[in-house]
Amino acid sequence: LGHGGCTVWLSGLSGSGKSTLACALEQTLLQRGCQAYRLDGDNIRLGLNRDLGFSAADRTENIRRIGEVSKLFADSGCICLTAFISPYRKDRDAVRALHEAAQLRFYEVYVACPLAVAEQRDPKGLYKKARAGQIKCFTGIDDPYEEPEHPELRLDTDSRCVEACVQQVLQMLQRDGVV
Ligand code: GGZ
Repeated sequence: LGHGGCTVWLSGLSGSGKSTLACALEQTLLQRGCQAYRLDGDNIRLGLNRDLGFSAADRTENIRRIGEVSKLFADSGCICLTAFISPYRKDRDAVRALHEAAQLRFYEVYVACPLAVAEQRDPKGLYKKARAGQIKCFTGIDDPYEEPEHPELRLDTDSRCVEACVQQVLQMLQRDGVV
């Protein structure tokens, strides 16, 4: 654990605030002169993982590949920020094990938000479509989300603002000397 490279893995429901937090965190870290890079649906699901859908097997493969990529960024000394639902505990645990085997820090951050609140936000109208049966296997509606049991950090986005959540992550990284 000799340098600042690490992965900050945000997990949570669609609409929980993962992407918003990852963007805000990336900005804050870059302003402080830290190397940070964000992986999200826009640069992964449209590229590297464009062959994958939302079946259980595809989600597992999605997370496996993102885990490998995040490990490479962390190994390069970068703070890698990932924003994926990552609904399965065993998949997140596998990414953690991958980092630990390479002696790289891994922070599982649970972006917690009640389903009712995420559904109320519904920024892309996907919950509405899922409720109408137009999207099948939608996380939280008719597909599972396994809550993290021992995350390094839990952020309650329904009760705390973006800036307060960013500060919580920064404090965690400062505590470990990453930033
Ligand atoms: C969940 C879905 C689905 C289904 C499309 N279930 O709010 P968004 O739109 O921008 O974020 C969601 C994103 C989830 O992709 P991930 O790669 O994070 O998922 S996983 O970690 O489970 O592999 C949502 C959209 O894709 N989306 N269909 N059925 N989210």
